[in-house]
Amino acid sequence: MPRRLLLVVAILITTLACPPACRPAWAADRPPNVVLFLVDDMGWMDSTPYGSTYYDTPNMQRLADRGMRFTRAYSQPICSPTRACLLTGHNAARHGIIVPAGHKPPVARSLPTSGPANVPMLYPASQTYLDPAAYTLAEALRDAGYRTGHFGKWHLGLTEPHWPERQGFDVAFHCHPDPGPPGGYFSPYGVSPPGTDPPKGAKRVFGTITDGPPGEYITDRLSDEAIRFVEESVAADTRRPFFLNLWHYGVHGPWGHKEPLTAEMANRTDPSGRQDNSVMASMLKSVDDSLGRLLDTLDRLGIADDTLVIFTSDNGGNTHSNTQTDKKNDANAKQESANPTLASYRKWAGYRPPTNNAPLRDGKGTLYEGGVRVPLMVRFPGRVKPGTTNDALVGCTDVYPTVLELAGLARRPDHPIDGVSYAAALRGEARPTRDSYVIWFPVQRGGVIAYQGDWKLIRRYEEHPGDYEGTRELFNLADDLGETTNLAARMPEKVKELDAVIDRLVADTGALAPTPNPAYRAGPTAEKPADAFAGLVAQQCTAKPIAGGYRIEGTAARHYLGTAQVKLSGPIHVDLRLRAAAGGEGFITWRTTAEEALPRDRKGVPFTLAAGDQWQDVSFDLPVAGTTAIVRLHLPAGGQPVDVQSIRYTAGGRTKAWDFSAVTP
Ligand SMILES: [Ca+2]
Repeated sequence: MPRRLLLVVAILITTLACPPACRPAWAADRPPNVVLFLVDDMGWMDSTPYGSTYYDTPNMQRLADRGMRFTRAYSQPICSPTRACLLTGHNAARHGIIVPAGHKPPVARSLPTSGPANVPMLYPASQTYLDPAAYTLAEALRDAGYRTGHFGKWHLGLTEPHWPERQGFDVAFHCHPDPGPPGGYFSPYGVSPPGTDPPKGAKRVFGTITDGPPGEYITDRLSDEAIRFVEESVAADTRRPFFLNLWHYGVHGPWGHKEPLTAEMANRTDPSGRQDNSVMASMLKSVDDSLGRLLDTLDRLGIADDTLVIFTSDNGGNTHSNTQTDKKNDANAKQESANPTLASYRKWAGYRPPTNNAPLRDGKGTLYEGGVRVPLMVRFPGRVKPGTTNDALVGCTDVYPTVLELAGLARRPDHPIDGVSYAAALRGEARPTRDSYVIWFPVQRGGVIAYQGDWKLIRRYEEHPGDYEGTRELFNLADDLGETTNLAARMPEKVKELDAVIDRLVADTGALAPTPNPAYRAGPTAEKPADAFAGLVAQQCTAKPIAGGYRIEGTAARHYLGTAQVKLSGPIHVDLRLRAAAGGEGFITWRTTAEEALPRDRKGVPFTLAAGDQWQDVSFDLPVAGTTAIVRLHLPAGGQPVDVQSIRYTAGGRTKAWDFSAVTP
């Protein structure tokens, strides 16, 4: 063996085998190593320290037992925006990445100045990459002398100028595009090195992830690479701290899992009856194993006391994919035979959603707590009291300033930080970390959240009856963690107060905020005689006044006239007066006050309209059980206009009706 290699091996052996007592003393003022362990799509209730009685997560429990567990930590409702917040300390209102688009071609943020005439609001377009000019946490730590490494999902830019190597990471193991793992969870991953041409017919996935032995699981491989990085960092220079950014693909789709482990998990039952997906249990167990191996490595190298470990997730648990009501289901059904991962999911989990966030409402992608409240645990021996819990209001923007403070590093004056350090909370000081927090997600059917103390406001930019109520939802999370009761109408002053929190953030950050479309021509509202259309919402269609009615023309396949004003109980009798030159079949569907959303498996009650130019009366009954909150009249589709003269809903002697017979063009 050449002498130089011999020397390296000798150093490696000495360092790796070194018990804590014999390792070289750290300089007293040496900053700590930093580990940021990020799980993808892991929900607030998806581990034992947070109360799961189903998932098997002994190492997450071990971390909680030795560190601080935050109960009110927030992410963005989806992926790329949270990752950008973590690495910049910027609110999404400032960094401009508002949707999970980090795998798409580079597009800067923008706000359209005009839109189609039937669109009332203009929404900002998300940036699809992390701005190279941002001074990332990795750059800040690298400039302070750290060795930096990124492993796993990045989702902050498709092309090389936006890869982790350009954002401050000395070592990076990753691939693009990367909404999920490269190719799948198992090797061969099929990633081509940058600058090469992928083999003919192969997917165009570029990056630095290399294939392992066939069947290797990516979660295990990321652990191997991360551990190697830690070992090499310590072996190379014990005085130089490292920053390990381990961002797992687990437990995101396509839900590749180790079947033998899943078979073990399939024997478990949840005494609470809430969680029951053995595929998710298997994937979480693999992530937990990864955490355990990493913690073991820190112990083995004698550096656990010098290492800050932060564990969190990028958004809430997924409660919609793979179910009977998943919008992608038809496509999935076609793929099932050709898609072994999906077939395996069906075999073990059927049509169950990946997880259940109860008692939180809803999940990933939504502004309810299930979408944004995430696990956050911090271990820092000697400085964070083991086994503690903290209910301070904290968010993903706060990791950056917290790490800087704990590492004793100054902020760079030209990099404004929206996050607030929670180092004081970690030290056990009682003062609140911050009094408000904003989650910026201004997209169609999304909106913005303002938290203040126990209060939560969701601001929307337009109404979508059936999806949510009005444009403001106000909840008191101390009394109503499940967000069942909207207090907005009862507490207008509180709404105003929280609205002001959002307005301040927009002013501070120069955010691109939704704005009314100057080209919008309101169909029914602008052209109708006074209030004739009141209470009806023309969705995906225009309504034009004609002699004795409105002409409804669809702008999308699933157009309807929705209303939240039919509040009738029990079976409802429907009388419609309509005409359509082409005829066709329509239907009416509904949601009751007991239902959170329109049940996707409710087909609705169909009706048929004969082709012709005469008004026709159509009557039928809706078998409603309960009280209707939302009713939607879907007119015969197919690109042909339908004229509406009257709509009448009757139940128990009460009626809600619209009569347009007096309307003139
Ligand atoms: Ca995610």
